[in-house]
Amino acid sequence: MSQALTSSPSILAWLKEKIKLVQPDSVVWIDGSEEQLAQLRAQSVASGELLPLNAGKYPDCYLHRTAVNDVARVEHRTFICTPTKDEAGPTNNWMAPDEAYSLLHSIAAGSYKGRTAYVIPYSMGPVGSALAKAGIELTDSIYVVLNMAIMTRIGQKVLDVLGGSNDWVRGLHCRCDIDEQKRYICQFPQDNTIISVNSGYGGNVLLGKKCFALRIASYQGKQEGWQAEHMLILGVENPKGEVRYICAAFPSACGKTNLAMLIPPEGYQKAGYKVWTVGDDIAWIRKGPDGRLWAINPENGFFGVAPGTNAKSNFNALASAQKGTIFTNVALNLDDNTVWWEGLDKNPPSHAIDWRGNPWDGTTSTEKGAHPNSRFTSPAKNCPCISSEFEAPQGVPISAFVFGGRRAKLAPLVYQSRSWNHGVFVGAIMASETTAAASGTVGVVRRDPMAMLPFCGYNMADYWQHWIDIGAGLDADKAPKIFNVNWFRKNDDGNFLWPGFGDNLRVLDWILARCEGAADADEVAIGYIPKAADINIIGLGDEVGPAQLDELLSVEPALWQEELAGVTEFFGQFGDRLPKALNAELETLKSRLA
Ligand code: OXD
Ligand code: MN
Repeated sequence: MSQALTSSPSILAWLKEKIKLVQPDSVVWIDGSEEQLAQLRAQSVASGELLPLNAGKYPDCYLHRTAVNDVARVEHRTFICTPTKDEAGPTNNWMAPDEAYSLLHSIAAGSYKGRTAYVIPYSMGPVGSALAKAGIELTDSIYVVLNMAIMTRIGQKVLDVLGGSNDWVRGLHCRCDIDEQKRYICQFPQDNTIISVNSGYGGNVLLGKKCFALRIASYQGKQEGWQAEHMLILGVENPKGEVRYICAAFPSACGKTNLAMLIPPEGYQKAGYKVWTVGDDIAWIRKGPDGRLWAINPENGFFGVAPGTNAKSNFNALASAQKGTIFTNVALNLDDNTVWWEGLDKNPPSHAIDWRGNPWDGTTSTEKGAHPNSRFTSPAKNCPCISSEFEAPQGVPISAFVFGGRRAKLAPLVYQSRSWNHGVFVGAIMASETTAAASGTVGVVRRDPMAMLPFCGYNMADYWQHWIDIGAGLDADKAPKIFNVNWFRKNDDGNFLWPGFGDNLRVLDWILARCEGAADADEVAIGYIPKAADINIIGLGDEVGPAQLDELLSVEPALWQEELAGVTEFFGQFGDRLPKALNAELETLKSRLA
């Protein structure tokens, strides 16, 4: 065993127990030094786990391919292991802790034989921030170490700040045989513990991300009076140089990374608008001394979906992935040893290797070169529009919460809730057409409250109550305003009505104007919608004319009636646990629509 980097009794005791269980040949503590990381990169290149890319075009970048049966989060194999099933609620898979521990320990036992154990101390949030929390991940994968080194703050400094505190999350990851039948991603919220076995795919094995920063942290937030949300954080700077921050929740692969890094449309750029990225996936939110809500991004990098990322859709993400990046499951262009994915450009390589590791001819093959959920893991500091507040220990003050989903019909381009509790209702009734970020059918509508369906570490009804309680603790003038957006509405011919991407700033602009009391609105059954004249469409030309904008903002009561049936059924699962305030909002909406 390499020299322990801490004398923390709780860490050393946990580690001793786990090492005894998994039986590695050796144990290496990750100190966070560049030297050690460089040595691990060299080792994984030698073993073929990572392929170094063209050093001129992609300095310090690598390609990794996962097993073909291990390419996305596995929600059906993800469990919340609370003492009772009710605590996990009807939307989570549940396993009793004793049963889960004994199953997982039997799978993990001896699984590191012939392998090295890596001990990764990491911080979610800037090291030393009052909003940050620490974790230890024990893994037998160098890929995990190198990804965690990008996605989180790692090493000695984390342990120094943690000292002897017992407030850290225990994470055990065992690759085992990547056996789908024995793949389990288990969270034990009461024990601050995560165990993940038989996977090597990011969302299942980078335990700081979904498992800790959302599932465990959402539970911690409930206990401790703060929130962990599946939200990007962005700052919009107006021509006066004032920056206002927005947190926005969308289900996986609905463009959170794109929105977080958007480039303002030309007219806005000329007027002096700028957008600053604080985070693209997760927000930890807490009331500050000034009575407002403040948010940090607990992560240190981006684990972005590659397909569809290009200079037009997300120039800043592409720039972020130009150096120091690990690509997973994209295509390899053999001509110049670079990477390619669908939607990068119109020139697929003809001499390539696809994500499965097979020879691939992008010009003739009907197979995809990159997996639809292929990823880039890039340091946040690479991002050209990273916020100056990215490392700020206190985070940034939030003006607005935005919820959104992928809905071809129904939801208008944007609407505002009438109150905090109505806003919680708007988040709670979110639904979206499914994408490739999780395994399962793509394109069916599923309810995904606050985009937290796969990530809420306890009963969703209690989580909603927590949202309501947070609002009750805020002065009305300090509480963020709550909105819903839909970039994905289609006309009857199946074409998108809204251009999206940078033009989404036009909608954020209205949202922020509402927050400042500087824009009017029309009250309709579902909330407040913009007066068409208040959405700036200058410069969109024929793309969005006034008639199209009207269609985008239209609310069809008949469709909403149908939606309400689905919401009523969904809420019904929670029985008496459903917060009364949400039931009241549902009744109000029913009567307004009638
Ligand atoms: C992600 C996801 O990877 O939500 O961010 O799936
Ligand atoms: Mn996500």
